[in-house]
Amino acid sequence: MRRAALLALLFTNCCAFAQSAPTMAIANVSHRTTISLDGTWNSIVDPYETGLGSRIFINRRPATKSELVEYDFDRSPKLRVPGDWNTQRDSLLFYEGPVWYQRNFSYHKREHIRTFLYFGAANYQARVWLNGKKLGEHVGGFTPFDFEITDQIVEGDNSVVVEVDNTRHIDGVPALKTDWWNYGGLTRSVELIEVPESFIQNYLLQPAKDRADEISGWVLLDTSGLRQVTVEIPELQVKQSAQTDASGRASFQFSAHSELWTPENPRLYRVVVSAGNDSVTDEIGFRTIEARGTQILLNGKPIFLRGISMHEEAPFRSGRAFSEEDDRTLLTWAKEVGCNYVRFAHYPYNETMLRLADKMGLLVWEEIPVYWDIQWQNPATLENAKSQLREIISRDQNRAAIAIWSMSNETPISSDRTEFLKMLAAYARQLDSTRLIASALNHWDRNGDVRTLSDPFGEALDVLGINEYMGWYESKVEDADSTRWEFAYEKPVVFSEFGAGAQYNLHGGADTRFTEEYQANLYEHQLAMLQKIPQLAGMSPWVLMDFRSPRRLLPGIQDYFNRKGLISDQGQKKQAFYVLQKFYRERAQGGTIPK
Ligand code: GCB
Repeated sequence: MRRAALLALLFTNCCAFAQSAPTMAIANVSHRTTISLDGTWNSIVDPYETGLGSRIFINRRPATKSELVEYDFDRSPKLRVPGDWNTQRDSLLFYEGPVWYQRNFSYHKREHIRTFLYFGAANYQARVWLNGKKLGEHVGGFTPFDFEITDQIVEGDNSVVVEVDNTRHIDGVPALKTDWWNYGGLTRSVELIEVPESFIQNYLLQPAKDRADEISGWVLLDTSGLRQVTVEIPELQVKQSAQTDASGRASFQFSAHSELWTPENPRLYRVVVSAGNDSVTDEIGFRTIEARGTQILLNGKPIFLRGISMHEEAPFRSGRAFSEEDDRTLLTWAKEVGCNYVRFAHYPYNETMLRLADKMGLLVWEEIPVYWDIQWQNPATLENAKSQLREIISRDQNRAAIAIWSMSNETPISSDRTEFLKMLAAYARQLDSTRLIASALNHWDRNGDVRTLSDPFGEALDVLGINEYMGWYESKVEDADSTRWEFAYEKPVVFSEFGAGAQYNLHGGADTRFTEEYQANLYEHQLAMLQKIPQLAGMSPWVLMDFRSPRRLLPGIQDYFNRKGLISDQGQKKQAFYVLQKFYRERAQGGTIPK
């Protein structure tokens, strides 16, 4: 099986985590033959990681009365998968450390079928065993991974054990500090995937940046030798074939006159990729996205990104969001505010969310968790960030919704940091040349009322994201009125964050912290300031919904929630929601920004 070798050819900088690291996960799992392993798993909380030494992954039962075995999966409490452990058991709300998951499943083996064990995500690190044999490890809490188990899976009963560890690491991505909950566990679905002996590993079929009527890309098979690959888009009368090269990759370039995807008309086409016995269907939209001068162009026309920043947090029950219902609620609220765009901060969300954005007509900024300060000089940290970037581009590269790959959020300027981030940006472009590259920056010079952004990383970006908290962490709300923004680069600017905390239904004067009035007033002043910036191409205020954060200690108000949501965690809309909604309605009527 030549999987690793093929992928190494495609992704030159691959293999970040030793030999046992999985290779790139199979793409488009929802359209494959799968057997779900979601449901109830046995779990053992193991703060001292005793289980590793006692080989808990063997799942041994005492053979005699006198044999000492100091664990028992069957008699241990259960956890639901998918789901974080923190919100399933009160005692685990703040837990950080290893938890062992185990479940049995029965399987019927068939000739000429290869089987993979797929994880949508496990935060932060996972080690996986099948029937007592180690399959491998994965690092990174928000991206998918899989292991081929064709040779390890047996007819009848099988047992899978996963050690998930959400311990924070100084050399990790993210590192020690974040402003979101460190939800641990098998937070997304676990599945068995069945594919033919030679199968379609992945594909990229998108228009080039400025050629809406031409689709180009590739299909990668997990096999050697020359094979024919066919791409069909029945509604466009497209049927194209190409031969794979020695690495299993076939290149495509053909004209297709599609109705272009837009937020108003999120048109998706059924695309069928086939090769030999394998065939995969997808729904793909076609559109172009580019930055020209200080504008962002969608299908060649300037677009103003009416956005909102989000967390992947479940409405009403808190916890990590994972279901279509969670995702639909969040994106429906974004639509209700008047958004045509969402910023998925600060890590890759589940695939359902991306597919929903495609269907609902929301452009997306997708980000990897390079957040605040990480070890810029550490080559392993760079490999980790690259690996998470590669995994998410590989999963989501066919989503029309994705306009922007974001490299980082609020990173302190230093030459090591800029070099690190420039390498990341170059890598993203190498993997996908059809999207814009951005980052949320937060450093500028101040000279009286003038703020000038000249962050050296700006040079390497297509879009400059700016996070600023005037009126909350610095200055006064009214200072926005006289503030002028300048930029060292002639590029589109998106204000990726601004905002203020407010507890739903807490009322008072506009100068009283944490009242709805304070938040609404800050939005009024911010929006008036932003309107005056000629380079402004969009915004995504912070944040759609209140979310859990270990940094938010104020009792009675925060209670471990960041309260900058326009909507409370219980779905109640605050005054600022309506301020932004009104602004976006007016903006939508005016269409694009006059330049
Ligand atoms: C930021 C961060 C975001 C925080 C937010 C806040 O600048 O990017 O992750 O949650 O500020 O509320 O302080």
